[in-house]
Amino acid sequence: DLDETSPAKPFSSQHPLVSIVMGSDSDLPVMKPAAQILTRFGVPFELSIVSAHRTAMRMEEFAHGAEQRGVRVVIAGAGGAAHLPGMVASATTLPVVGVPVKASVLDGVDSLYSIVQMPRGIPCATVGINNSTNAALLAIRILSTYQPQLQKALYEYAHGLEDEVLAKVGTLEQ
Ligand code: RP5
Repeated sequence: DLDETSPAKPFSSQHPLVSIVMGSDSDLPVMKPAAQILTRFGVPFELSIVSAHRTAMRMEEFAHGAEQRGVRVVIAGAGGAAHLPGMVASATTLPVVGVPVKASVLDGVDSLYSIVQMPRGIPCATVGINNSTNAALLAIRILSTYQPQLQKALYEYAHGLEDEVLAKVGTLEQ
């Protein structure tokens, strides 16, 4: 039911602050960590498939309606000719974070270049290939500019990473 002839499903009914969209269900394993990070930080999000090429009208509807529905940041993942993040960025003023998905014989470099090389005037933040974790953390950083509790949680997360590394250092030095 993802084609142009079927009615688009409502994107969400729960007032999400972050919207995670991806070009295909085959992107889901790569995009799942973003959902896990947002869950961990208690940020309401929605997750859906929106293809720039196969469901162009659904993409337009999604991008035009996102801000009005209360979404504050869009995370968009796509592979190959990865036009979804850039096309969404062109149809909204919300910040869009693109995740290049390694989906083809070109190892994800094709997706990376597709997303990062936006024309002047239409910015799209780009994280590393398959790194949806960082996309979610960047989205949370954006939300934390007006949600102080998220800033605190980000500090705690960073301290957790520091502790993990220091524990490993300790192991090596024993
Ligand atoms: C892109 O094409 C999707 O984002 C996906 O990464 C890639 C392959 O899609 P499928 O053929 O697996 O549906 O649009």
